[in-house]
Amino acid sequence: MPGANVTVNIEDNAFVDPSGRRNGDAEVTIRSGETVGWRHVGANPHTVTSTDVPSGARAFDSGTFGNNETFTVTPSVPGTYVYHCATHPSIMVGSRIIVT
Ligand SMILES: [Cu+2]
Repeated sequence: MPGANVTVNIEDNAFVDPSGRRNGDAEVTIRSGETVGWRHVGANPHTVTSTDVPSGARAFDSGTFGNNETFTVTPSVPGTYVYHCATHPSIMVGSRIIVT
C-alpha cells in the first residue's frame, strides 16, 4: 500500500500478514522509522489497537474503520508491539510488529 513499507490486510475477521499468517500468528518486521500499513479489505468495521508496546513507545488506536480505509503507524522505539481489534478482541488477537 502506498506510504507503507509493509502492509497487513484486515479481512473478516482476521489480520493477515504478507506471508498469509493470521491473527495470533501474524507478524511483520520493520526497522525503526519505517511504516506499517493496514488495509481494510473486509466488510465489517474493525480497529487496530495496541495492547502492548515497548517502554517509552506510543500506544496506537485506529478507531473504527471500514472497507477500503487504511491506517498507518511509524514506530520509532525498537521492540515488540502487540495489537488486536477492539471490536473482536477474542478473535482478532495478538498480532505483532517487531521493530529492529
Ligand atoms: Cu474486528
